[in-house]
Amino acid sequence: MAKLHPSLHSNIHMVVMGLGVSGMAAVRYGLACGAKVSVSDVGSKIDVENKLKSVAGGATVQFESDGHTDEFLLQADILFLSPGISVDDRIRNIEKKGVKVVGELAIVADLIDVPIVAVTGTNGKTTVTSLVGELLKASGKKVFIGGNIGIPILNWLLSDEDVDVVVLEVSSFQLETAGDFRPTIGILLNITPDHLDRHGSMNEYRNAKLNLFANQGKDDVAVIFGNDCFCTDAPLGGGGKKILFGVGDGQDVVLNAGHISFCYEDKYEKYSLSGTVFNNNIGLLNSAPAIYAARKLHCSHEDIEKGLKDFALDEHRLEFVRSIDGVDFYNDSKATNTGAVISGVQQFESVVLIIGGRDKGDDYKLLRDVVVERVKFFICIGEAAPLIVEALGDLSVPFVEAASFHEAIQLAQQLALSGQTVLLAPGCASFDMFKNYQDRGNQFRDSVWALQSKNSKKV
Ligand code: UMA
Repeated sequence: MAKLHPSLHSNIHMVVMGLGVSGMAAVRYGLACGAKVSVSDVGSKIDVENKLKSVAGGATVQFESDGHTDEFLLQADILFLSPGISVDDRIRNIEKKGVKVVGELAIVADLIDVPIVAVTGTNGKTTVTSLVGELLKASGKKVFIGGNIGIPILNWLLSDEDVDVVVLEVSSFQLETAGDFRPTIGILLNITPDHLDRHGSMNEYRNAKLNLFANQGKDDVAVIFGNDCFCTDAPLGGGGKKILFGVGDGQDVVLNAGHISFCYEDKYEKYSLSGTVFNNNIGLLNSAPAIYAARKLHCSHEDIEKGLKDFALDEHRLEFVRSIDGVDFYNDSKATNTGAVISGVQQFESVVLIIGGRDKGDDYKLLRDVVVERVKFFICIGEAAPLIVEALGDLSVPFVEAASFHEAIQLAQQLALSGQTVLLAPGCASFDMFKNYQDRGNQFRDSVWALQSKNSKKV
């Protein structure tokens, strides 16, 4: 049976701000609960009308398009804020006038009566969310996997599907409006610069992420990356038990070459990564918290190891495309911040890097060390190209600004020598040249498959 929210009844007016994936789920959910629902969006009237046709099921939904006005927003008893819209002074003023501001996590907070695993972090959260879900499934559990990964949890609340565990990828944006959201197991993977245009500073970005733990109680667990004091020193707020994962002393979940180990119910357990996609540096970091979470939710050792072996990585995340003339081409289109670029480049010895796109306020100087260490040539693309050149152009590593994505790929092929890797790791958003990061990755893949061997060209 659908899980309806008791506060969203017929006397309540919910205004949904932003009619994207989350906002459309909120409209559907609000209407199903019986609330009066209106929509405010910066998109055009025709866009909003079309989207409402697909979600409102004939119900009357008032809307304003082409922008937000205070007058419209202040009609709300509850203002649903889409994750792409920040809690700025305007929203705070509206809140001061008595409107309750909520995001998706705040709505679901009181409605889920099964364990919740929620994963946040700058990089790796989609992989870890999927892995936790798959390990639980490998143990025969029924699981909902959603959140920032692309499937709003409100959609699941409307379904009849019963599950044993809810696994959510949660972003810093969603955590800004998380209300009383309380995961049974909260996982913080890492915090490196990202979305600073929105959060303003690293501290504010971290504070948003820490909302994950704010409501945890003593039976809940906060699983945190233990090798970065920016993560470990952060005050958790709530009362969850802190479990650290990382390399070396002081870690509860220990990463070693090829395996993960920890004590479970006073017994030492070791999980082999051999024969899995996690048998590398990033894989260790991603698999450790997922294995621990699955074990904590009573999956067996055997089922977890089987789940690890069966797991395949997502597209656009260090995805091998093909080899030509001894050069490997990798698509890491999902690397949209400097932290992701660093971890991607570190996987290879000698890299021709394609980097750039729409700037998100990141500090490209953070790439200096890894570029000197492993990059043989970098090719800048998109709006951020001048910023990247400003940050890295004085290094000893040669670079070029490509006029188009296609040109960047052709140049990369010309420049890369046998044994080297061409890596698309943009470190930026994609929207200056593509629909989204998937579109960028798909175009990269298609262009790479269209390349001809240098040898065959000479013939
Ligand atoms: N809009 C406004 N006013 C604004 C800004 C946007 O009305 O000031 C409108 C747009 O016209 C559009 C809608 O809001 O109609 C878009 O809403 P949104 O940007 O909140 O995006 P959604 O489509 O609802 O998708 C969101 C997440 N997007 C963001 O956080 C930006 C998706 O994460 C998520 O998959 C989806 O909800 C389901 O939960 C994407 C993302 O890039 C993949 N996330 C960031 C990340 O992973 O780094 C945080």
